[in-house]
Amino acid sequence: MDARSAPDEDTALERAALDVLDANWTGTATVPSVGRYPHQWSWDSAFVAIGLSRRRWSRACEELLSLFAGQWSTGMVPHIVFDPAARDSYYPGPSIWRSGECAAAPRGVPTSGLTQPPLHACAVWWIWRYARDRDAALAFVRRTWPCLVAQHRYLASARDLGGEGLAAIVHPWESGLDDSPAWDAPLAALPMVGYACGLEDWRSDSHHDRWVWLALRYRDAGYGPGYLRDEHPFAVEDPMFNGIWLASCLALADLAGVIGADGRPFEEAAERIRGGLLARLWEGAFYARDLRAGSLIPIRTIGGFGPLLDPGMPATVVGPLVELLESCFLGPSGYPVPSCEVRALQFDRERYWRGPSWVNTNWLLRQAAAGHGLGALERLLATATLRLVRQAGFRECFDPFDGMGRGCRDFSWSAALTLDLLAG
Ligand code: 9WN
Repeated sequence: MDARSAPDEDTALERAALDVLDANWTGTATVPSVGRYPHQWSWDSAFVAIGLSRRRWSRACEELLSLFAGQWSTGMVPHIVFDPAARDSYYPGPSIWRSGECAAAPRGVPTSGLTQPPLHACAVWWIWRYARDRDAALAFVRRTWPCLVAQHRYLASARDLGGEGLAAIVHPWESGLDDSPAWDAPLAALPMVGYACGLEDWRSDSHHDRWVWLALRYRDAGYGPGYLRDEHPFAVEDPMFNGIWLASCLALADLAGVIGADGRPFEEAAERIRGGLLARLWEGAFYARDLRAGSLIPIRTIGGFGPLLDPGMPATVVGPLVELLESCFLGPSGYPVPSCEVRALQFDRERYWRGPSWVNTNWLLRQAAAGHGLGALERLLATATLRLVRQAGFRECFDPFDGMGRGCRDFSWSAALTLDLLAG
C-alpha cells in the first residue's frame, strides 16, 4: 500500500491527529497521554510544537512557553513540568522531586530535577519558519531566545562532565530513550536497590528501582553541579542527546540572524560538539560513553544515529552509518526503525526502547536523511511511519516486525509528527 496516495485518507488521518492533540491539551500544554503521562514532558512538547506549527501556530508557541515557565535559574529545562490539577497518578510525582525546596527551581511551578534532549531551539526555528504573521513570529523568537541561550549555557557548563565539549546525561530518563540497553551496564554498576513502587507493566521493574534511586540521590544532594561532577554514579555521553544538541546549536545560529544577534558562538558550539562526537563516541559506529567506567558502551541502538542530525558530519562517517542502519536495523525489521540492533542479545520487540519502533526517532532520522540529501531514505522513513499510524493508530510505539501498536494509545508526539509528515 502506498501510504501517501489517497488525499481523502490523508485528510481523515490529519483530522484524527488533531483530535488527539486537542484531547491531550490541558489549556496550557499537551500531555503525552491522558492516562499514563498526565503532565508536560520536555522533548514531547518540542515534538508537539513542531507538529502544530503548520496547523495550530499559536498553540505551538503556548506549548513551549508553558514548558519554559518551568525552566530553572541555572538554565536547565526540566524533563517534566507537573500539572498540579492532574490526578497524582504518575510516579515519581512532585512529592518525590520536591523542586520547591531547591532555590534554582521556579516558584509555584513544580518540576522534575532532570532534563531531556534539547530539541527546543529546533522547535522555535520550526515555529518561525511556518508563521504567517511575521511580527508575531519575531516577537516569539525574541521572547524565547534568552530561555534557549540559558538552556545551552547550562549544558555547556554544568553538563560537560567529561571536559571535552559533550553534554553528559545523569539519568536514563534524560536520554528520552529510558530503557535502552545502552544503560544496562551503568545501571548494573550501581549498588543493589529495592523500592516497592507497585509498577507492574511492560517495562523493566529492576531498572525502575535504580531509576528512582538515582533520582533520589541527585535530589538529596540538592541537585548541585559539584555533586554531579564529583560523586553522581551515572554520567554518560549519549550520541542522540548530543546530536540533538548540535542540531539545536545550528538552529540557534539561524535564529540569531532573525533577531540580529551574533550566530558565531552557536556555530562554534556545533563544531565543538561535532569534534567531541567524533573524538569520543565514534568507533566505526556511534556508541554512548560511560564516564564513570571510562569506556564506550558496546551496543548499537537507535541513539547511535543521533549524530546524523548534523548536516556537517563527514561523508566518511555518514556512509558507514547509513550502511549500518540498512543492514542491522531496517533490513531485518518490517517496520522501521527498531530502537535496538535486531540481532543484539538485548533486542526485545516488546519492551520499550529495547526493540520497538517509535514515531519520534523515525521523524528525527528522516530529518537527518534530508539534511544529507538521502532522498530515498527520507521517503522510506516518511512512508513507513505513516503506514504504522494508519494501521495501528497513534500508539506510543510499534512492534518492528508486524507493526502492532504497543504502549498507550492517542500518544501526542505520534499524532503531532504525523501532521508534519503529512505536510511533506
Ligand atoms: C520518564 C513521556 C515520556 C517520554 C520518554 C519516554 C517515557 C517517562 C516514563 O515517557 O519516559 O520520563 O515514565 O517512562 O521514555 O521519552 O518523554 O512521553
